Parts: sequence; structure tokens; C-alpha cells
Amino acid sequence: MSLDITALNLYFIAGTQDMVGRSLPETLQDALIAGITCFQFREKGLNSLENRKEIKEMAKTCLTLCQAAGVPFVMNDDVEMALEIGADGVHVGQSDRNIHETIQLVKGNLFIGLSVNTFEQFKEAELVEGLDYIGVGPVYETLSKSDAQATVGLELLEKIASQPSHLPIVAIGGISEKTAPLVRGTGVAGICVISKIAQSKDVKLTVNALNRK
Ligand code: TZP
Ligand code: MG
Repeated sequence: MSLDITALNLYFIAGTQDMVGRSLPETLQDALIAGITCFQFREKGLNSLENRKEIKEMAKTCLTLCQAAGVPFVMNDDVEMALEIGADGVHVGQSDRNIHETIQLVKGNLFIGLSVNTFEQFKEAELVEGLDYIGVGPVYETLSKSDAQATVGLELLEKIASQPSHLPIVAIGGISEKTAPLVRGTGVAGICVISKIAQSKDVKLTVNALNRK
């Protein structure tokens, strides 16, 4: 599937480990109805599922919900599973399999996003043929990623987002209802959010507040 840039507007990321009190499918369904534009299944870190079969079942449940809502489903890291279940996209980081190998594996079947944390990594990523978007972060401190890199901050995000790049940028890390307009103001194509949506007591309200005004 090719990527429509408007799908990056409000990009919800979650795995079962990010949930408090409610299940991932319940939260995802509310978020889809409320207007998230992309979803990434990221089963990772403390309290995440470990059994591959269970992970795949959960991924398929989320994929089905996304398909019904017409919202792209992205798989974090696991290119093989993404291909097996028919995901729309895959997202990888700097320490995952070599990006060129990943692109060869998914070419023509999945769109692909890559995370960067520095200006140098961004410059390198821009030269990679076959990438569809770049994720920049963490913009602010985050509790959702135990091995998170140093924060990027708004200034560097703005520098990156204002480059005459052919690739759309999404910002990630510690983004809240309050900071979303500031982050959007840097010119990014969209924002990625885990905890503010996953832990929201009113997902619809939160999604509305995070959406582009
Ligand atoms: N990559 C950089 S920060 C982050 C990831 C996956 C976590 C973002 O989660 P939150 O809760 O929106 O800060
Ligand atoms: Mg990764």
C-alpha cells in the first residue's frame, strides 16, 4: 500500500503494555471512531505479550478494526509478521535490521517509516531510496519507551521539518494536548502519540484535542 501523507496527521501507537484498565482493541476502536488517521501496533517492553502466536492474534484483531475504519495499520519492527498478516506499513528504528534490507523485503507491499534522533540520522535517512516517512523523536521526555534516546526538542524538530525534504516527517515523544499545536507548528506532517491516548479516560475527547485544529 502506498502512503497518503494525510494519514500521518494523528498517528496512534500502542501495544497491550500501554493500556491501563481497558483492552487495546476497545481503546483502538474508540480512537478510530474519534478520528486517528494511522495506527501502529507496537508490542514491546515491560508487560508486553511474549508469545508470537498471541502477538499475531492481537495484531490481526487491530488490523481488522483499522481496515473497517479505513485507517492504515502499521507494524512496528516485525517485517515478517507485517507481511504475513497483510499490514499496510512497517516502522523500524535505527537499531533494527539494515534499512536497505528491510526495504528490499517489503518493496511494493508495505509502506515504510524509519525513526531518527539526530540531524545526521535525518540527513542519512533522506538519501535512502524507498522510505515513505521519517519519525523524529523523542521530542519531549517520554515514559513509554524505556530505552528512549535524548530528547530532540522543538528547535531541532523545526530545523529538520523545514529542510526541503521529499519525505514527510512525523514527531513523536511526550506529545500532549497542550504541546500538540506547538509541535504541529514546526511544519511536521503529523504527530505520533502513545500514552495520552492509551491512558486517556475519555479517548474521544483526547483524540479531538490532539487533532489538527
Ligand atoms: N519513540 C520515541 S518516543 C516513543 C517512541 C516509540 C514513545 C512515545 O510515547 P508517548 O507516550 O507518546 O511519549
Ligand atoms: Mg524498532
